[in-house]
Amino acid sequence: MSYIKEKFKAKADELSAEVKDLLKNHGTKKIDEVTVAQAYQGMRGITGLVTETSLLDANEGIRFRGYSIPELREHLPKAPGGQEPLPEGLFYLMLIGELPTEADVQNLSSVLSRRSHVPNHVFDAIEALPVSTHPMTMFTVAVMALQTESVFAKAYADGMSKKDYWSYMYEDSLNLIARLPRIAAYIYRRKYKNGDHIQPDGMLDWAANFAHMLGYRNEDFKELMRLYMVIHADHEGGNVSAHTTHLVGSALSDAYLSFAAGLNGLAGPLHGLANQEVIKWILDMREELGGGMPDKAQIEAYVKKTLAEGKVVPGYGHAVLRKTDPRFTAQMEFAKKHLPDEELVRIVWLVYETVPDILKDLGKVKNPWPNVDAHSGALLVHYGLVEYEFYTVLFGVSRALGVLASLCWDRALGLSLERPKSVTSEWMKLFVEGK
Ligand code: AMX
Repeated sequence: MSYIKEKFKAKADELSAEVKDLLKNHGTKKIDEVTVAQAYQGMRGITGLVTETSLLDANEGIRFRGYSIPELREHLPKAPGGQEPLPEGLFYLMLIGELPTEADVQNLSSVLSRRSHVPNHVFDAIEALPVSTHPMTMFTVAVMALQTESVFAKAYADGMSKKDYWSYMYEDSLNLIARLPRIAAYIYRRKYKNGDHIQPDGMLDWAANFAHMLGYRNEDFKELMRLYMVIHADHEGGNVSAHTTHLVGSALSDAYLSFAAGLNGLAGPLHGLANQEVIKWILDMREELGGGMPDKAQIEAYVKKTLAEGKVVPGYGHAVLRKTDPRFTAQMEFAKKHLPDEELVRIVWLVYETVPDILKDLGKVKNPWPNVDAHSGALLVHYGLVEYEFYTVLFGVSRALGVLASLCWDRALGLSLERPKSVTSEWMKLFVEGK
């Protein structure tokens, strides 16, 4: 067994014993109550899930095992000559619960590189779809095609013991994370670069190799990919992609089935697809205003028009956050350092100065501040990745790190099949009448 796997097992055994005690001694303690509104309105604010990898504070934003995004940028190992954290390090942190050393990250990088081979039938499955298919659909189909490789599913069919679930889930998770950049890059090159594919470079780290296979050689773009893969990885357990992966995994579906389900949630416009919606919205605005840099009054009028048409302003608002998303701020800092004069970036910043006041004036929007998706498109366009339909695939590759680390923990802790109770509106009416 690899030392990282051994370390995970030791951590998991320790926490399993503590959870057993918690359940034995405090299992009946209430941690929350549920209102009628919460049952109808997306279960917002109900504490009802356990996720080890990260925790979201409404004002401070996400913390991964206690570390905020600025702290991760400072403490996680970097590539030689680089300044952004390596996503392999974040995966280690989410899985093990401790900051990795440089050696840990290098080890994980080479493990992923060795496991990255994608069987041909996965490419055939992608090729069977029309080129016009949305890249997220191609991505999910490819992950489903890769399910043939699940060691968890095979071991389950062969009759594995409950105590081994974590081990096979761990193997599947690493294998899947290792293969995703190749699959995503294949989809990109097939759809937008006439199928002119680029072979992986085993000398590069996971995110830099992804950038390379997408066709971007620029060192700053590799740095952007490392940052992007870190900040999109996890956002505690209740968001649609994380919750779906966890829910499907609770049926003992393997990592491929569970992650593909999560990806389908990420593909929704209120979740991960918002990153393509934002840049589309900005480009449409610029075109409608005749091109060039709009001023604040023009942006204000365009935002009001969007709202009057009954649409949301993409990239703004959040179900849990109540302040500017630190993932937005991290991208803003990257842009200030590397591309401060990029017009699209300056539009993003001017939109940031304009939108919150308008949303606040509506009186119903709980969070008028930008989320992670408000900034990413402008950075990607600058480096030439203009095909915005592809952006959610990038998000998905990153999200795998968090949801698959969580899935390993789910099986290691022996979490149960998820099955909350639902009621009908008839039941609700009788309930409020006290019947
Ligand atoms: N523009 C216009 N109206 C908005 C808004 C926005 N950006 N954000 C919230 N509202 C509206 C809601 O549509 C709702 O209106 P309704 O009462 O008429 O239905 C009202 O304000 C209250 O909503 P809320 O409680 O503040 O938000 P929520 O928790 O229901 O939804 C979210 C959160 C993210 C879906 C919502 O803010 C939104 O639609 N934002 C735009 C899409 C987006 O950026 N999504 C990405 C989120 C991050 C991610 O997952 N990647």
